[in-house]
Amino acid sequence: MYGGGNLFETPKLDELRNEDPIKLKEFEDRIERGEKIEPNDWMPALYRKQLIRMIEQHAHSEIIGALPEGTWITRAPGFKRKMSLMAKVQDEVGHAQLLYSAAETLGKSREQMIDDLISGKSKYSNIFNYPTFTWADCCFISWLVDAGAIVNQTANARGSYGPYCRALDRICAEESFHLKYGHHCVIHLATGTPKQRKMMQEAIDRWWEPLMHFFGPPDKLSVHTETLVKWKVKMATNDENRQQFLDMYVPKIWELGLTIPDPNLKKNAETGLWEYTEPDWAEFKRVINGDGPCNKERLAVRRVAEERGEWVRQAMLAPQSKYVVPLA
Ligand code: FAQ
Repeated sequence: MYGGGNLFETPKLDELRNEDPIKLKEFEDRIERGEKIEPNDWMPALYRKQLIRMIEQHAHSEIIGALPEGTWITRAPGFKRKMSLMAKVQDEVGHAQLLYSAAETLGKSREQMIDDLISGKSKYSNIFNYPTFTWADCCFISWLVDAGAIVNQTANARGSYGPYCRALDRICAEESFHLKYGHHCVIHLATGTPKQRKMMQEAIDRWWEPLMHFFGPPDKLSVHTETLVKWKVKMATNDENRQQFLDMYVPKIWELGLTIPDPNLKKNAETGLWEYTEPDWAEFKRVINGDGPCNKERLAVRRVAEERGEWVRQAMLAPQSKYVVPLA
């Protein structure tokens, strides 16, 4: 549990001190008017830095997020599910490509981003550091983690940075297919045999807390929300997204006769807000800093993929290299 104070670093808002006040005002006025900022437009260094951080982490989350579901492709029950899951995993990797390209427009190279992921310097979503023991864990991700991602991303797609918003528009369209597929998988288990129902319930019990963490720390502990909301990079705060998710999906989970492992979860009729047990934020902090159940495994897989793909990159960059067989 958090015990007051900020678990995270303090924001670096004083970095704005060095910016030209006239340009800064014009920039903020443009954002206020709802204009999109494009790569060659003037922007404060802090806006650039924050966008790179957030888009890069988002890209890493997609590429790492493909792993816990990816391991189920060969074990998915039946040909239809295998085909759908394969397409979904492929989409997630495609999302990473779109997002790395959007981040590159801000001046950080893809190679540097991948190096920072593999070395553990960059963060990625907490939730992909948990194991998918059963098929139901995989179904939980496809339905409810995708649902959480959509809540966040449909909001941010209306934000201020053009390349990120355009990438998010396309990503959300694909995510909505994933959501339907995931919901279908969960309905199948929830309305199946007692063993299938039990398996689904156990998955919810395992994943609920990481899913509450997924939306980020409570607003009072969030480091970046104030700046990012001001510049319309985040169009909703962490708590607002968490509330919206609870509003949309708790009734759907209950509708299936499944339960949520939080005895305090209820909607307050007066405030219209969901009340819940505060998840363990110390656990969250451990996981996002590299000490979750699967962090080492996830990064090791990416490292091997990087090493195995080295010859392809060499060949692409140096057409005369030994890897290229000359055309006759
Ligand atoms: N995991 O000040 P805040 C997906 C860090 S895509 C890890 O509140 P912010 C698709 C945060 O970075 C999922 N770290 O931060 C899919 C910061 O550390 P830093 C990813 C987290 O940026 C589905 C510190 O805590 N979505 O799932 C997390 O204002 C199924 C303080 O936090 C995005 O990336 C976390 N959950 O708000 C794929 C969307 N939360 O950098 C496969 C874009 C916070 O100072 C299968 N990102 N931290 O060292 C965002 O909207 C925001 O960055 C938040 C965090 C909301 C994630």
